[in-house]
Amino acid sequence: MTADTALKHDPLIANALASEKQRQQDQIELIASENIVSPAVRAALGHEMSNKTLEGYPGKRFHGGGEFVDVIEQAAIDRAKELFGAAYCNVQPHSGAQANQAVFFSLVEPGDRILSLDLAAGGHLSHGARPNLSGRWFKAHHYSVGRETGTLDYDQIEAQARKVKPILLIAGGSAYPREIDFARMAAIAKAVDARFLVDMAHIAGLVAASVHPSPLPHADIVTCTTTKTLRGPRGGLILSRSNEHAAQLQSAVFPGVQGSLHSNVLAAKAVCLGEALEPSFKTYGRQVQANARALAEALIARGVNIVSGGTDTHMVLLDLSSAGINGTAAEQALAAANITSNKNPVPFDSPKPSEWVGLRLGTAAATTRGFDEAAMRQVGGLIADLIGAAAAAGNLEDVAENARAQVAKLTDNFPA
Ligand code: DSN
Repeated sequence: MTADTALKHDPLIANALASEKQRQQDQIELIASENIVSPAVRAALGHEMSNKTLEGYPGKRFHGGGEFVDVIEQAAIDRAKELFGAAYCNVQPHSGAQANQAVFFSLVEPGDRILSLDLAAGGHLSHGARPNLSGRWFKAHHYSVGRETGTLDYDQIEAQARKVKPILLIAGGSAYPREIDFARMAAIAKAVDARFLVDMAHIAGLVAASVHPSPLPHADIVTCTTTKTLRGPRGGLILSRSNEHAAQLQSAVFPGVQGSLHSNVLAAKAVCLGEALEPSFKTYGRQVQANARALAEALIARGVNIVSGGTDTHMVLLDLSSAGINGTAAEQALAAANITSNKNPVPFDSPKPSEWVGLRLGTAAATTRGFDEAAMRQVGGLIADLIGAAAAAGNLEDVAENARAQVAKLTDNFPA
């Protein structure tokens, strides 16, 4: 039964679902944390498996009737271990933030010092940002990027780590577009006797496709989401190259920070991990990265300032501080042409979202629907036109109309 038939009695929700599906077809999705999952992942998410309540782990459940979920959870664990070369994996975290919470629950005590990438420099809320539980419970310190380069300055991070003496050093985040030297970060952690956590949420698919170095050989623990570049359902994973922390992590996820697992999401995670093991996923990962480079080059050629001067990942972060508009205005200008993006801080930006001067773009979703470098260069040109028009505050509607027509052709050529 399709959603349309099943929801006949609930037109409010049926219409919103239908409209969202159409929106995804009509708009070019450049939000860096989004992707378009396969019909197989969607089938698993919408399966009757959703009805099943279970706590515990395969073979050791607190409810009956779990034999088929056991098969699925074990498959997801085995596939994740194979994909990332891990000895340990927990596939139950409901999100990346909860995966991080479980790691904190295992490795640090309230009041302990943690050191992570600053939010404006591309870090993540769950790495000790003030409004987050992690920022309340731990003494969070943050390293940033070089003011001139926009990239991580490992000597500076080491000096800060020696001063702060964190219990936990964290690498990774939500808006750092460059390759991270995980070996160097691990050496810094070792030098100050800290544990080393890598949150590879954004780049997990690129790591799986071998187009970004893996943190697994270097980190004590690695967390990620299965959304974003990994192209799976909303949810998290915890991985490690060894079983040193396995017992703590298992009990930290359940019963530490979570209760019943989401059985249908586990099935969808297993499907997505199976897809990522296919050779075609490597081709996809390479194209995601090539598309991001093409997008960055097209924008730079039009004089748009890109944080760090480029990208090594799926992500391009625009610094609009000299363009005369802020991130909100740029996001709205792109939206007027059916290009979806999000305002974002750039390094050393204002703490107020309304004053942020960054715009974050990502190529994972557009690549899934077939966009190639030529299409991304065209999109880069449209974005430069829209930003220029919004900053000039005059002919945005004319520019948006022309861009909308080009976007419509692109979205017709590359169906979602
Ligand atoms: N951390 C948010 C982002 O990167 O957009 C959600 O995943």
